[in-house]
Amino acid sequence: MTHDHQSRRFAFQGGPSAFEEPLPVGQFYFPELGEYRASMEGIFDREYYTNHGPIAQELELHLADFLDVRHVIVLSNATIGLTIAALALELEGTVVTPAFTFAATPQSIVWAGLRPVLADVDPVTHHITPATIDRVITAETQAILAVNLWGGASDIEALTSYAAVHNLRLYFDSAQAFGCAYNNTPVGRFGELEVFSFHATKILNATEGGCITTNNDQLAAKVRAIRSSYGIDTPASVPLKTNARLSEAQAAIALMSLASFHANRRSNVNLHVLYRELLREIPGVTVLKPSGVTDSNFQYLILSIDSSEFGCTRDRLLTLLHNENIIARRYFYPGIHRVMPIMQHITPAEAGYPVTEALSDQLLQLPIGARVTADDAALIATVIAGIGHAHRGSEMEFA
Ligand code: T4K
Repeated sequence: MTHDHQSRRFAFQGGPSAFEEPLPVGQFYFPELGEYRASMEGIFDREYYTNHGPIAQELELHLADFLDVRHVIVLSNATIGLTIAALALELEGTVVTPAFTFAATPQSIVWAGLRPVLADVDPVTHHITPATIDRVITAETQAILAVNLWGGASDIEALTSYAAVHNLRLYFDSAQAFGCAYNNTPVGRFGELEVFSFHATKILNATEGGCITTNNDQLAAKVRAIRSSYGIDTPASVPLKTNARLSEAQAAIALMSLASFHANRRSNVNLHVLYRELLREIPGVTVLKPSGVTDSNFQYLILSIDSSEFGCTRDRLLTLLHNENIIARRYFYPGIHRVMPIMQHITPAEAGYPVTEALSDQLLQLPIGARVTADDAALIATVIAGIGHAHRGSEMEFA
């Protein structure tokens, strides 16, 4: 099959696009319509559609079992989950978080009435470390919001000891780390709490959704009280309440998605192995392995492009891939310190964010997941190899 692809002419060679339809980077593992219809019939029969309904409760129990954690509180999305987390922790002052993350991470801190302080990340793991945090903490810093990125994890032990020594609270944005394990322990029970996303692009998908996990009873009660008053088992006083409920229809999708987690993860593993093999010999292309974990969801296929070796910049490659209907994305571009409107809420570190800047220019996310077949991966690899070859063969292109 790869041989067939190699004899084709693609858009970058003046031929047709590699794919007839756009292939998005999103990883859409979705339940069968028939299964979903059956769940919806139950919801319609009960005439109970939201607010800690029976399916949401069942989901919380299943997730607590899956993640081996005392409390799971399901929510409408991870962005509001992160905001609720900061409110439930009753933080004050500043919160250190990575410069290299999705905008929702620092935005949640601002929504909670706090000020984010950005730390640069480690060039290999892409996570914040005690060394990068050390450069930006001040007497006002009260907490660390670490991010577990690309189906990997931060050095949780190092961060936990650092937080203890400096008397800082620690919680995690694990939006991308559902189903991962750190030291053979499921991500979800570290720090004071963790927040997951069930967005359509995540391995556990509720279309929109998320959850907070914690082993702390009092904190769980606070989170439940802030989300909505239903389901509180312990009375809790909280600074403010909101509506962050997950509807029954969303919870039903999440439950079905959870049931197929292992199959979906296996499919990701196969694609990861295949992509790594197919892209191995292309100069200037490195496929990242999830770092810091003993087990990953393998939901993120991230390439690092060394433009001088590859022959053109990451951005030029991205444009050419889009012309082929391969809708790769550059996450996270540019760094948070350059993204409006969040950058207005941040005082940039004097030393800047050199690693974040470099990663923002080098990384590319490729399609992976249910919509991607082995043949698609082979076609994508052939196109990338061809683009690199064409640029190296002609004048070097760095525009
Ligand atoms: N912290 C971290 C570290 C995160 O990565 C995220 C979210 C959060 C916090 C916050 O979680 P949530 O509040 O979202 O629960 C996406 C997602 O919206 C976001 O969930 C994700 N991380 C972020 C990294 O990427 P977009 O704008 O790039 O994705 P979107 O919706 O454009 O989807 C990608 C492509 O997939 C689309 O261009 C088309 C296709 N697509 C998308 C959807 C939603 C479909 O074909 N079908 C679909 O249903 O932000």
